[in-house]
Amino acid sequence: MDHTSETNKVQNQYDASQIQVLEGLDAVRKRPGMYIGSTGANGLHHLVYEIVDNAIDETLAGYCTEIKVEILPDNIIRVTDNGRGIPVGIQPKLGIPAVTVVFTVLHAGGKFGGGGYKVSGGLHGVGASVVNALSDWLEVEVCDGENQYYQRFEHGKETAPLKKIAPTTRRGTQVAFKADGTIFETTEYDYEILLKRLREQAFLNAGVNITLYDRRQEECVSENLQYEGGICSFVEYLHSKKKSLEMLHPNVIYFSGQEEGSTAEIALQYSDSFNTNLLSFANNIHTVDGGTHEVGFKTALTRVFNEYAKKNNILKGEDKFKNEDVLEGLTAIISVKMTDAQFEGQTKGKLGNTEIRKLVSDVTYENLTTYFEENPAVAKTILEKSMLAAQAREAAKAARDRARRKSVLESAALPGKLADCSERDVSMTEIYIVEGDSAGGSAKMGRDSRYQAILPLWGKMLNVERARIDKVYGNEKLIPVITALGCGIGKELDLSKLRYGKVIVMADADVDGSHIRTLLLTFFFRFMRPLIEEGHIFLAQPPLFKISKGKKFRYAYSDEERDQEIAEFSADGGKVEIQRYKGLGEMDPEQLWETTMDPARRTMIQVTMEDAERADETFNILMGDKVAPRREFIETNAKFVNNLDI
Ligand code: TSJ
Repeated sequence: MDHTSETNKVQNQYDASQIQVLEGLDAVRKRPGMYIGSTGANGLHHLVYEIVDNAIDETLAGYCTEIKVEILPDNIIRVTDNGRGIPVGIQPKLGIPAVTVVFTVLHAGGKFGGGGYKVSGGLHGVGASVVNALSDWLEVEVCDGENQYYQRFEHGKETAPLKKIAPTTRRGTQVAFKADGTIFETTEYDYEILLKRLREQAFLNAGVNITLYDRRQEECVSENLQYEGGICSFVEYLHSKKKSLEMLHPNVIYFSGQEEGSTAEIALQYSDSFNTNLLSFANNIHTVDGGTHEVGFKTALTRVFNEYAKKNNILKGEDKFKNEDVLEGLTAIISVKMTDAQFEGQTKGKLGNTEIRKLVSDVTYENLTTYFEENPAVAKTILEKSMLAAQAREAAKAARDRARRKSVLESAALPGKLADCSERDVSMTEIYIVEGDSAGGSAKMGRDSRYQAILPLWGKMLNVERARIDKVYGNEKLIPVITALGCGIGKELDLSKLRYGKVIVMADADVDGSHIRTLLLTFFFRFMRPLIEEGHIFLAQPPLFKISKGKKFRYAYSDEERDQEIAEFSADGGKVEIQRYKGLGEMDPEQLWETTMDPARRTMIQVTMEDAERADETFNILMGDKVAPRREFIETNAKFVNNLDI
């Protein structure tokens, strides 16, 4: 009797709490973007991060040594750890097992049981219940060293209560889920995207051991990620990806500090590059738009350099380093951990907590000052580089002033070779930057002159790497590009003045063509980066072959396509002819239009920042003055560069 009524009581409480719970999860399904940012690929991958983050917390708490992340066939994700197992005891408030609460109650405190850093600001740390709500189904298995438990959910709702399966001596948590295809625009995971983020987490949490498996195809692809060196390993990794760079000092410089429950870690190293690679994180979340921690670091860095230079009579007179001077060639990771991180901005990519600026600034200032005093040879090398950067900055400014006076770039005069389009609405216009005069001629005749402008380029491009921004202003090859685009370059770049919505590089599929592409992408990457970031840059894809039989013909854009077309044409007898296009110039205007320029039929590649970075890297190797990496590059890419005159 007693026993029955007790059960009923629990049952009633359970029902009441379930109603509340389900309303919460319905809100998630109604407005997924509020919880995971988007329902595109980013949101989809966010589901995985959300689950993995929980397992990482268990590692940081010291109870878990391994995390396994698997992409299974049908794009099911399975995450397994060997931690304590999510608690299964009845949670007194709701009268249901804690593990069920974790998956069904919105904002169940995220990390109950204390520990970990609470994260606020909307997108981050939304918890396992959000993943559950946005999944077709989700299954959790918990082993607590005594028993194995199992529960399944569909669209966030449990299909049965938590069930004890069998006794076990194992420990750990396993979560498998399938994202809801009616909510997400795509449910296909990108191995590289997951790998990049998991690698980042392995760097940020030194010692954590994560293995990623892709089991979607016959052959399993996997990678084990574990870095005892933490963010120092991160800096080394970033440098190792860029073969052509040389370090200005052998060891990564590392320091850390804490204050009132917040910690800051910084790792940095200078190379001979002209670029800066500064990545910042707050509570293991990449702050793409920086924020207070980055500001604190940059301010202190500049101050340390200026004070050291003054003390050692390196700078003369009034001249002082500006932030950009001391950033040149720097690769650095800033990682802060704190309670109540505030993420700001449209995409929540900017840290807002003001107290962190002082912490990072103090830690950087004190430690780097000491480091320079104890390592004067390293300090000298780094400061010499900053000196050169400062001189180049001055020279660039002088050149800019001169250019402005001459008004070369701001004059209304458009380049003589430009065949402009008639439409002025930028959202509808495009410019083809075409290699060579003959291809330019075909493009001018084949285009739709209402929306398409053509700018032919010819002759050799300048070496953008060594000729720095001051030289660019004087380069006859790039000036037409700059004036045609109309938005200026470098610090003066103003995207609102851009004259074409799409900037399309059209070059041959041969060595010279790839050279021109690399040079232009490198130029855009260095001096017009927002154009790439905002998705304005494209690569045209001209066909490589024309396969014809009698009057019928098809174009092929790769060797595979060529073979396929040949096979199809051959099927019904007769002679198949294959024409290989050696260059754009071989195509008549009509052909160029229908294969490469007609918006209804063409394929184009939108250039990503990764593409541009790769071009920049290739450029350094080809144009830099280091022989070894160039020889290596040429050897491994011999097929493409055999007639390149380097
Ligand atoms: F996201 C998730 F909830 F689905 C999830 C959680 C997914 C995965 C793969 C692992 C985990 C998870 C949670 N692994 N380990 C834990 N640990 C706890 O939840 C836990 C265990 C014991 C205690 C305790 O105080 O005894 C506290 C916690 C937070």
